[in-house]
Parts: sequence; structure tokens; C-alpha cells
Amino acid sequence: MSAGDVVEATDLPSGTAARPLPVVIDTDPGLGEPGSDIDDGLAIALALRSPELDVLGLTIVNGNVDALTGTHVARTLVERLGAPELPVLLGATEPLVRDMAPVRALFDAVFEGDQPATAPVAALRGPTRTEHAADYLVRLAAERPGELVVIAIGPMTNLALAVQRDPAFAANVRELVLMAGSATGYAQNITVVGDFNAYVDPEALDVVLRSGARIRMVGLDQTSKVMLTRDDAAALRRTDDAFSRWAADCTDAWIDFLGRAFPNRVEHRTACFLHDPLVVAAVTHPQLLHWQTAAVQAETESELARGLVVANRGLALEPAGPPNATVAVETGVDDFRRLFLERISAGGAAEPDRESDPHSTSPKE
Ligand SMILES: [Ca+2]
Repeated sequence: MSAGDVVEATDLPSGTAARPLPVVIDTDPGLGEPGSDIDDGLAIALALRSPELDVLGLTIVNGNVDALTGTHVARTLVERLGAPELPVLLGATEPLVRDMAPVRALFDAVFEGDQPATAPVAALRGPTRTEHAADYLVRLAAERPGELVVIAIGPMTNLALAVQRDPAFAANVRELVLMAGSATGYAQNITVVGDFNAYVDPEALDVVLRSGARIRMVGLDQTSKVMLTRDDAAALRRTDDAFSRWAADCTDAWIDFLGRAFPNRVEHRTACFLHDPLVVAAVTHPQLLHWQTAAVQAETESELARGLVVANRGLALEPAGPPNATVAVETGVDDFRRLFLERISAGGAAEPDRESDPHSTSPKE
């Protein structure tokens, strides 16, 4: 295989309701109360409501929120979703080598103290067990070699620690599916080139990309095509599903917040992105996206290009190295939105309002 080869969805790991795929979701969830960020939480909800997945546990990593808050948010969320017994494990509280303080300061400056108040540490609910998230990942992968899929929708610190703690981890996992980078253009996220997950811990992403594990990457170029609109929230509110109605309130509050925080992004007047849920759907329904092999590297030297993930698909003059990942290059937006809204509303009456979708595209078949 060389970089740029088309990968058929049928060649990618996927589960069925009869034989669900064992997955762990590595996450930095902010979906707590109305007004906080929602996409990890909606991704977890989508995974728990997807019969093709057997979600074994959630591993929490420092990112959108600090790891302790993320653990608390995850515990509360799985309770709302009717899965209070799901293991929630605390992982890395800091990036591998970088300081988190400037990243938090960047957000504080944008949000000008407008972020929702976080609970005092003493009030936070801890993990369901004391095992470190990285050790849990290592153990699960070793217990079922070639079976475990990790869906990583936060910075890659826990995955990097797992790679470092057990040289066999990369070979034991079936696949690592990463929400990171941007294979077909700039990320336009934390910086022009850096998406949040890569930007927070580029060294961790570098460790993961060099690990030899089978890797799939869904980048911001794809996830920024999928939106949840105020009309979608209204549809979720009309269902008889309590989680959907609560998620609708969170969605409206998050769109309000994004509109104020990013006044130059017109899309945030009426919608927010569904970055992380698309990555879950990429595992349950790989045919929703188009895939190519790529030689993927994370930039770790430059400050200007911090968080840049270079996905070489063989389009440049310089020959690409051997591919180490499969990257998403196109997304069936309408089909994803239909799937997402149907599953989140869990049999309720939500109908996606396709008229209002500003990015109505499907991959060419
Ligand atoms: Ca995330």
C-alpha cells in the first residue's frame, strides 16, 4: 500500500448488533449542564445508543476540561444515559510535556469569564475504580488481542501513555480511531493549523502515530461539515426521550455561547459542530465517509505550526513515506445527520430538518 490509496469501508473494522465491536472511548467530556461544550457528551450518547458497539468503559483525559471535572461529567452523563455501571477511569491530568496553563488562558481570554461555573473539587465524583486509564487500556487490549478499538476524542495523552507503558499495546489493539488533524486542509480551530486535540498534546499524538498501531483519523476538515442546528435541537425537544430534551437545552445554550465567542463564524449563529459524534459514526458506519491511506506526522518543533498534523496522501512532489494511517477525506453529511438524530432521540419522533442544513452534501458513490 502507498499513501493516497483508497480504502474501502468494507475493509475497516466494524461491528454488528449480533457481534458488537468492543470499544473504549477516550474522552475529555464537557457536556455537563446547559452552557458547556457538548460534542464529547453527544459522542458518548451516540456510542451507547449504537448496537454495533459494546462500550466497555470511558477513559478520561485532560483537555476541554481538567481530567477530574471530565470524570465527574462522564459519571453524571452515563447516569443520565441509563448506564450508571459503565466504568469511568481517570487518566492523564496534564499533557506529556507541555504546560496546560497557556491553553486554558487562551480560552479564558476568549470567553472573558463567561464560561459556565465549574463545581468545587470536593463536590466532584471520582472515577469508578482506581486503576489509571492508561493501565486499563493496556490491560483490556492484552486481554483481547486484536479486538479492542479505542475511539479517542480528546488529546492523545492516555493513548501515548499506554504505548509507552506496554510495548505490546500497539499490536494488541485492533484499531485506534482518532479525532485529530485535518487531512485535506487547515483545521481552523485553536490555531489556523492546529486542532484542539493535537494542539494540547502534540508529543502524545506523535508517540501514537509512530507506535505502529492500526490508526484511523477523522479530522476537523470532515467534522466541521457536520452541524447540529437550533432546528435540530427543537426536534430533539419534541421527542419523549428525557436525554434528548436535556441535550436540546445544552445545544441551544452552547450555540448561544459560540455565537458570542466566535462572532466572525456565521455558522455559530444557528449551529454548532458535531466533531466527536462523527468519529463514533465512522466506527459504526465507516461507509458514511471516504477513506485513503496517508503518511501522517505531528509537528512538535514549531510554535507557529503547533498542533499541525501533516497527512501526506501522495499529492505532493516529495514522495510520501509508507502510510501509517487511514484518513477520512469526504463525509456523507445528510446520512450522518439522519443517523445521529435518529439514534440520539432513541426511537423518539425527531426528524432531521434537512432544509436548514447549510452543508448538505453526500459523498459521490
Ligand atoms: Ca473531545
